[in-house]
Amino acid sequence: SNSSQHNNIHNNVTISLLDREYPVDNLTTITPTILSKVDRHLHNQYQHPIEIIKRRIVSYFSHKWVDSNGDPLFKSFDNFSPVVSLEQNFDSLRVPLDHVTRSKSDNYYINNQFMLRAHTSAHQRDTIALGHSQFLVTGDVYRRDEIDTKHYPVFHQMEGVELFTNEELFGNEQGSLFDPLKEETEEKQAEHSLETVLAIEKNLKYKLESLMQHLFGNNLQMRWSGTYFPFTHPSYELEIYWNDKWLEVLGSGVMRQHILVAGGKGSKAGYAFGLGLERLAMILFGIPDIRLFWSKDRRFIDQFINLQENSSLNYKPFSLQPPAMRDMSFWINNGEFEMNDFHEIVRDEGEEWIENVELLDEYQSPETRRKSLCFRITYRCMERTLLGEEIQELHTRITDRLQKEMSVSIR
Ligand code: FA5
Ligand code: MG
Repeated sequence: SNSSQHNNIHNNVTISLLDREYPVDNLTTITPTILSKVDRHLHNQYQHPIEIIKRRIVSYFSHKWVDSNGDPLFKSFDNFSPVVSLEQNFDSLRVPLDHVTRSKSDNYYINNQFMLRAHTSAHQRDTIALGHSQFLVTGDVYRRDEIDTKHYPVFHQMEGVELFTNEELFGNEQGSLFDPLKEETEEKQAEHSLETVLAIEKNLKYKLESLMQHLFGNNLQMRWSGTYFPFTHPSYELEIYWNDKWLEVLGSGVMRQHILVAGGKGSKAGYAFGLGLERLAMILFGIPDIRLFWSKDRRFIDQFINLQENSSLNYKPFSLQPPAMRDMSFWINNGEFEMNDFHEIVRDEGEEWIENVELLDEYQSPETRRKSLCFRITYRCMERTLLGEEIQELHTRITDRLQKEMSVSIR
């Protein structure tokens, strides 16, 4: 393993990760559990479902979208390091300094200079600066997030970027990429003309809808909605109807022009998107729980080993073990309790045994004004039935750490 830690990360001076040493400081939030995921490279592990979906998308783009010589338009990258600077993850995209997505409770910071990337958008500017105008970047991304069957602190994204010249976007028609008036509105950025935005939106939505139909067939139900990202305007997300629910599979939009300028391509305009690969693989193979992707159990892995290109497969649960629920209630100090820190401790102790953490109840004492929270933790291991004592022991370890590290008092 090339990712390791020296003693307890937070009491120590350095973290060693992918053959480099990083000094620890007061921003460090990375944990041993997370460090142990960095060298898994699921997206490059041949015939792993995440690798299969990556290859199908890359293959779709390179067959369907070609230049006048018949060569693929999009260049694909899948080995950029997940260790990026804060500058790459946030500033290169001009995420404002006070934006919520920078918060310590949302990210795996290595220290005040480096972090595990929170999205593949961290590579947009630098890949443009390398001279690419159409590209895909696949990688593992890391976020402190809540725990359920659709969210995991490590997941995989594929970024797509396409930049257009005036001629590429409008062909022979009259059109102009840029707006001489330079006014930002709800429909467009200051630099762009309205026709630019409409043409880019059409191109982006057409390519992504065709991709989804290629992956899932024509009976698919999908819907677009408007959303917000600091690095695109306007922005759109796509949801797919699956198992009686709408599941968000991607974010996208017209790229903020300053990113192109910083990458040396200010004369073009373009779009970007970020696909959630676990979500797509769950839909494609009927995988019910996101934790399964991390399973080393042959009964999971072997189901995909001989899958032929473009053929379909419905994942067969090898043993759906019964879940076990345990509740915990504790008093918190108002204003001091950070939900993601709570989830982090549960995850760090429980690892792959935690299926779901749900807030059941909130209560405020009328006398002391103190708040009490009640959570239900669902324990379930993918590979085997957990013993009652094992669960109780883990539940106690979690409770102990919460008391020590979050100054809550158990009721
Ligand atoms: C982003 O990460 C943006 N960088 C996407 C983007 C790229 C927007 C380029 C504009 C231009 P978001 O946080 O919504 O956006 O994540 C994108 C997708 O990743 C989601 O639609 C979802 O499919 C997936 N995703 C997000 N969080 C998780 C998680 N914890 N576990 C699994 N998948 C997730
Ligand atoms: Mg989103």
